[in-house]
Amino acid sequence: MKALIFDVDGTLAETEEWHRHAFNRAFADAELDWHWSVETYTRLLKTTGGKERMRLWRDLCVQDISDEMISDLHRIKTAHYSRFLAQGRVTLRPGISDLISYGRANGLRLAVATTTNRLNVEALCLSCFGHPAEEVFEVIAAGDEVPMKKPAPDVYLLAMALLGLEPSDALAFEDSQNGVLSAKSAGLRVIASPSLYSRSDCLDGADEVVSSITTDLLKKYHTQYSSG
Ligand code: XBP
Ligand code: MG
Repeated sequence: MKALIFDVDGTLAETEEWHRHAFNRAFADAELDWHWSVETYTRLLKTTGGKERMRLWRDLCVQDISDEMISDLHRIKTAHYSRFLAQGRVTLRPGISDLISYGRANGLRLAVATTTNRLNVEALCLSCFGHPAEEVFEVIAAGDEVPMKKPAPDVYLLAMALLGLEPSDALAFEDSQNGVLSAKSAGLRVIASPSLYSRSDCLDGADEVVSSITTDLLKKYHTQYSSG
């Protein structure tokens, strides 16, 4: 094993409730009569990508809102979300900081493979690690940088290509069914830990499903899958 690949939303931190607030603030700013409840957002999260989620909602509401307007809404939403993170509203999930420390101490390369955009990864790293994203992770494969979002394998394949490693060299950490399907179809081993918004997801494809990911569990995989 040579690398750890982290999903972001729901894995590094419980971020989705703040994404939901950011979407609703953007809708209010645009004077749209849209408001996503927790129940609605839980269903919409089956669609990965904020712009894709808003396009689905537009079609369900049968409203004449252009894709350009949705892209503008997403930029406003991202600004609200970044502000929430800068206000310290989000903290890392239990054990995540220890996993990063273990990886660093044992020469494992660290990367991110996420559906969210790079701005949001930067805001989360500044807020939760106190450092810019590129000082925490060697590689960041994010959002619109791949043709197909999760559950397609694209973003994990991009992360592995940028690392110059084979999928079998890496262990992925995920929280959702879409994320597990993406990492597995890219050929990585995956440890899944359901988040608040993905607790009813089917995570059966993961190599292991746990309530929280510990360094003891990581050490088990590191020992088991390290040659020599
Ligand atoms: C979760 C997602 C993202 C976020 C919202 O990403 O599907 O779309 O819900 O972020 P991850 P955007 O792969 O990290 O779990 O609005 O930037 O898409
Ligand atoms: Mg996730």
